[in-house]
Amino acid sequence: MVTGADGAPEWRRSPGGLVSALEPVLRNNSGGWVGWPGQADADVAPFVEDGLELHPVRLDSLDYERYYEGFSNGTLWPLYHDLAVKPMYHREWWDSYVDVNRRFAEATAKTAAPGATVWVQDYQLQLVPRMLRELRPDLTIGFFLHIPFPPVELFMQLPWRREVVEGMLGADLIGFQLPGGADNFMILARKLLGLPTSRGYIRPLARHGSITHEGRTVRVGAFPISIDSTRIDRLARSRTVRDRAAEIRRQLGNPGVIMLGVDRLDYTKGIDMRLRAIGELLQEGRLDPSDTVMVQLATPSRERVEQYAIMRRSIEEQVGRINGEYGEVGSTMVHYMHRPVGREELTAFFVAADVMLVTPLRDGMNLVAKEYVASKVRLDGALVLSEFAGAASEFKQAYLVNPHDIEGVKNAMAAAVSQDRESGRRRMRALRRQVLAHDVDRWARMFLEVLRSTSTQEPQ
Ligand code: GDG
Repeated sequence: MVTGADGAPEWRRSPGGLVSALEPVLRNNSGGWVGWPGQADADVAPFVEDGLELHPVRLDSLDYERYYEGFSNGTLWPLYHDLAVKPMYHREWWDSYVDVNRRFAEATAKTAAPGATVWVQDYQLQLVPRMLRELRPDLTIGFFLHIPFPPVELFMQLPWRREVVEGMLGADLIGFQLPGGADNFMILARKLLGLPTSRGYIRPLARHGSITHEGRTVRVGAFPISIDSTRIDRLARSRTVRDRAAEIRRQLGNPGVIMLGVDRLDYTKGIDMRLRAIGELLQEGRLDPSDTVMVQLATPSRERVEQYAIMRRSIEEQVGRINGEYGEVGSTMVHYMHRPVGREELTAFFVAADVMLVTPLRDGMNLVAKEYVASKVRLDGALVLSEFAGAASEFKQAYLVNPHDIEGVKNAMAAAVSQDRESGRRRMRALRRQVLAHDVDRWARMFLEVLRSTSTQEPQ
């Protein structure tokens, strides 16, 4: 919810991947959405927006600070992203997490029809499956984690590790992006709770595991999320977007090479490392500053969390340094924007970009990589992609890099810039085949099919 020009509240769709992924699924299943309207202290009654039932859960400023910024993004986010920064463990944050999860469970229990299917999304709501099952044993409950699930040795740091695992086990099906996360969870259920689990490794969409818990069978699987590929492909072919892409290139001074980064401004996304690599390539004369530009779109995110503010300062300092050394009057080397842009505009940037840089230190999937590929309808362009993004498991034909190995990243960038046209087209064709065949609709269908099958099965 945002405040409109006339001061009245207006509804805007959140730009993140989760919303775009789930909205069509809910519409096709006559579902409702229980969620936070995005503004602290706002009292909003349930309402219908464009045919979709929305059930707001209220968060006050203290909840926002402790539950959202605190436990979700100061504790769980760094812990699940391989300790990219140090997670903080505060008891009052945890208490707030329990409290808000309970409110979500209660709101859902009140809303769901008898025997309904409920799909709980992401790390902010890991306790909801169990709480909801206690309130409404008639429901079929699925849970999907959009971010990585860490190895046992890291997860064991969490003072409330047992509660979190038991919370998730309230679901009938627990989905992860990659088999690795699912396997980590199975090991944890065995080691931490001593639960019987199936053996063998999980495979994406195909081979699932199972855990026996309190007389029930909980299924565990890998369901790599995707995008509405057809919609983006169509948008990229549209006259407006193509014209805008051409205009962007002109506005940038018709450079030979446009490099692009699109990320929420987050320390896991490797923006600083990517800028350092560009700085070094320029210094070594391996990139020509008169013929190359970099565009970095950084969407503001979690701005009051200290680590995010530190990262922002460091990125802005690097942009300033590179531009100070290599920019000329009227031609900037790094174009940096710290504000969200519309979907059409974003797609025009994808269409215009010759080299896309997606270099996270760790990322559940990374939808930006998939959106870039879906936008490359003319098979031009090159994707430099971190091995530590979930998308790397599907995108073998990208220029894969280890983001901790700066020389490797520099070499991959240089190779992507100078790739020959035919091999570039071959790579892009293969990437596009993957993303067009595996879209978000398929992801949701696969998850919901497995979830439905769990509600009819007998305990093992
Ligand atoms: C989490 C996981 C996982 C970004 N800036 C603008 C904008 N965006 C859109 C992108 C993309 C989405 O936001 C970001 O999704 P990502 O997957 O790249 O990253 P997270 O936000 O960290 O998402 C991630 C995802 O959940 C889904 O499971 O892939 O690993 O961390 O769709 O295009 N959209 C618009 N303007 C912007 O300025 N309109």
